[in-house]
Amino acid sequence: MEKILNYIDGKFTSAGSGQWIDNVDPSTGKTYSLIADSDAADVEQATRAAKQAFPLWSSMPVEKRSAVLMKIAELIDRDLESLARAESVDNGKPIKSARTVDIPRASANMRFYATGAMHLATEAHLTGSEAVNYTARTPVGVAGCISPWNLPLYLFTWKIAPALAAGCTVVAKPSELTPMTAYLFTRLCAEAGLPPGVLNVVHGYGAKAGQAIIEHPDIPAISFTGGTVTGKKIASIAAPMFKKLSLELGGKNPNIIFADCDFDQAVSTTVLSSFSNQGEICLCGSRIFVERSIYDKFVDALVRKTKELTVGDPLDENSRLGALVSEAHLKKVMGYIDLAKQEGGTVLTGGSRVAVQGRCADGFFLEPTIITGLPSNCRTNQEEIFGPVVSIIPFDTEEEVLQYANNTTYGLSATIWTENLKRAHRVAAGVKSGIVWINCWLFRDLRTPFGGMKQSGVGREGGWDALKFFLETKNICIRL
Ligand code: TXE
Repeated sequence: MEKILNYIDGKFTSAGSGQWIDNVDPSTGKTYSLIADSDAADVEQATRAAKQAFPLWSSMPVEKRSAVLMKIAELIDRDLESLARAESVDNGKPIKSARTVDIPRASANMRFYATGAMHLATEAHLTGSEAVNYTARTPVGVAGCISPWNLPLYLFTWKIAPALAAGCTVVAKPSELTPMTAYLFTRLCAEAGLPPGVLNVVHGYGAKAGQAIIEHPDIPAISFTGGTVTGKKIASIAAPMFKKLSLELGGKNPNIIFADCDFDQAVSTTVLSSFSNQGEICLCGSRIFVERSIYDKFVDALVRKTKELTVGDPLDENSRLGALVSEAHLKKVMGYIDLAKQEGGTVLTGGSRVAVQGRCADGFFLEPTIITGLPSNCRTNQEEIFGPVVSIIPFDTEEEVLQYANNTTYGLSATIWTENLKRAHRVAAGVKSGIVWINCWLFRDLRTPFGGMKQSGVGREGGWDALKFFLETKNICIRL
């Protein structure tokens, strides 16, 4: 059985403990590879290697650093098909999504920051004719990067790329549920000639290997994407150590649909924002607010289009939804469907496991599910489900829908559907979330700030924000 090895100081090794974790293919329910079960001792080795490599990597001319990262991007493109297949098997997502979204975005992340680092400039401030101040930015040291399972290589590289481009060395841990493409990525890093110790990847459980990264005194910056509960725990450890902290956490995102929207576009994009990646994207809209005059028509159209979605073998090109990432996650999501019923909701479509024939008979498949009849303040409409489950709620006025939209502890993203430009601006200004899409969803420009308000996170990724996160800022004042 294939072994997913740590990558420390340029070498592929098993965990010091010699223990392994089963890696399950969610489309079959069967173990198909083994993951190094690392602990604090492995993290210690990785950190030591990263510290040793730091002087070389941080002082390397930026053109040279950039060239290595560009080479890694080229190798990702070369291996697009095998990486897409690996991602699909590991996560359960349709191979088509992995091929067109996840893996291309991973190489785009590497290219974006490889080139971005070459354009980084700093500011100078003339204080009248008496002084000049200039801002120096230097890499912060060893960065800790911890990524989740929903968009495995996409989010892993979203952190690694700016860290490396900024001149930091890295100790990283991908999710223990989906470590395969991060492992394959380390093989590409070795092939591309990334110097040993610059990127170190330690596999294993969050509470063991992950937490050892957070606790390590020689790792001064932590970039984390994952659940809000984990984010709180990480902050409670890192904050008293005064670490730099970037947290991208959960969401309970509103889709606000006004009667004057482009109806067909709103319906078809809402299908995507509800069920892409089995609803396992922090940016998926799970609370759909529809103006009452089009409510019935919208619900009918959404249900009709949702029923057309094929749930099936992720390796089948025709599958639109694959398997949920794990049995535990499937149970959690189904628990929320039960809760919705207890809370008085009506399941209009979906709600049950899908029995896929053949090799996927034991996989973790769930029907895309639409629920109505629930108030905005019930648990189903307040807690992150992170699966193919959405709830639709009617509204009458702008004020009312803004109150609903903002009435959760989360504030990651929102979509607004209207052809009225003034209203679009007004509502966008009123929504308390870090990202607002008007008449679109997940339309990404990597230069834009990405992140959430409230319990959706701390800090912003993307563009200069991510590069600057991995840099320490110093002001130098010269009296003239
Ligand atoms: O994520 P975790 P889980 C949400 C979603 C999901 C819930 C829990 O609602 O149902 O979070 O998912 C590592 N110290 N999102 O439990 O645990 C872990 O190994 C350091 C939203 O799978 O947050 C993994 O690498 N690290 C989300 C990473 O944290 C720790 C994406 C994320 O895992 C750790 C995923 C610890 N104590 C889930 N405990 C999004 N925002 O996109 C765990 N980890």
